[in-house]
Amino acid sequence: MGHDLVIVANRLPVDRVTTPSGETTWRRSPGGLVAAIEPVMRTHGGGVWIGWPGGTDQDMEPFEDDGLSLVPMAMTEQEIEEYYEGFSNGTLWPLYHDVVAKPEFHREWWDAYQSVNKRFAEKAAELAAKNATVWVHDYQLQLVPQYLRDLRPDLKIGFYLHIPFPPGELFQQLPWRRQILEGLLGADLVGFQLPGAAQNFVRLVRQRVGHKTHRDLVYLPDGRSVRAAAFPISIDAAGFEELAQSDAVTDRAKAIREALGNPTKVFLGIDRLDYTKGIYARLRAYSELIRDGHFDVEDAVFVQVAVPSREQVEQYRILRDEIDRLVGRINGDLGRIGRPAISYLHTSYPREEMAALYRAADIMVVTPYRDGMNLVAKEYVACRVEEDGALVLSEFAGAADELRQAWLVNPYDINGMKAALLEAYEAEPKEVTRRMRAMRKTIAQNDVKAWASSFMTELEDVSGVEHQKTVR
Ligand code: GDG
Repeated sequence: MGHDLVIVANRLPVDRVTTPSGETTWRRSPGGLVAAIEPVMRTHGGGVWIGWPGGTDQDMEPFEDDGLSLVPMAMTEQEIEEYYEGFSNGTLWPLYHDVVAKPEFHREWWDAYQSVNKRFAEKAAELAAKNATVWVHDYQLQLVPQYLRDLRPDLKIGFYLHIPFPPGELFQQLPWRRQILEGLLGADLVGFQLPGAAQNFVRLVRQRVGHKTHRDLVYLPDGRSVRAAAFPISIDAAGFEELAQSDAVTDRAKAIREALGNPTKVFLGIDRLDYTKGIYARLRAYSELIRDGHFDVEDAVFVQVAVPSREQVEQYRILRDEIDRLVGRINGDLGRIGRPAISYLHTSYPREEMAALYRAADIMVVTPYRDGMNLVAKEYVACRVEEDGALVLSEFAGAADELRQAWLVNPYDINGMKAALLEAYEAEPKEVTRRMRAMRKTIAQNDVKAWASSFMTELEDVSGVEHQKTVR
């Protein structure tokens, strides 16, 4: 007796925390994946989630957390270094994000990536019921679909990539490019954020692996076919809206503005502290507007929340130092007593505080160099229950495909960003509302439930066709 739905992801949706008294408890972890999948699990009661709980404990038993069945996968220190920090975050992450940082290629990292992927696949094979559905997530686990297909040909296997899939010119650099493509082809359905990513994948499969393709379908020699398509991820829009409207969050938003000295405009950035997010360039652009005299620290403040992330990876430590220095310099040069230009917070917050920040901010600034989607942009829109608030958004975030009414910017163009920030600052309230209203409609219609059910429906369909073929 196995499970009808198995979610396989690098991380479990919880973090282990040790209380001051030495007790171990679990706390829901922040991050895009968790925010998106949790509601899906709940609607498919009885499912199970396989993932790494963080840390190096070797013998953790499966457990329940707030109604979710969780199966922890152990990881050795060396695997964390080579599979997670190494191949996932030092090779694939920069390669898939336009080579914003230089990817490193190490053969030991690749060996670790293969063996961890194999172990996750074996665990999924063990837990899945006959003909069950397995949904594998993200760049850390791209070999799982193929390993799993070899072990359990009866399963329906879906794969979803949360980050961009790069154009061939970049993907080609990867010494193990063919193995990654073949790994993904173990799935019945491979989902991406944007149509362009799905097209990149199909083209690469044709060129590099030599399979026949037609539009979004890949035909394998064994008669199986694989579909590659876009499923732009979203958020629990109604949930955010409700939270944002609550008395506690409304009061807290007011208190935040007061604590900032009730400026005319509050700018806000919330990102994992990651070099793909364009935090440095955005803060520079903002500071130049003050330096140039477009507005004053009495009128405006930029609140930048940088959520600690991947702190063991060298490039992330360097980035943190760079931003610390930049913020120090900007505040030293431009701030006044009780009036910093940038209010910088290196921390993570509970959801309520996030919602209060979104409600407190007049202008949300999201300027990644490349981002699969960017849920922060969507959350801001969902929380603007009074239909005001301006969004300045990078063209290179997946979210820009849907949020066309944002002030769209090229994050490499500092002057262009300055112009957009200033336009958003000076925009007429009527114009701001016109744009926000349109974006709110988009988000309300395409929420995370719609995302998950369209992926699931498609997965049933693709593998259904397959099944009929074999029956005939
Ligand atoms: C990857 C892709 C894609 C952040 N800080 C806190 C917190 N968060 C939550 C946000 C949001 C999520 O984490 C971040 O999601 P993003 O989409 O902005 O960025 P990534 O983490 O890079 O996510 C991305 C996503 O996967 C989903 O597919 O959109 O492109 O890179 O939900 O609210 N939540 C709480 N406290 C924090 O301090 N509670």
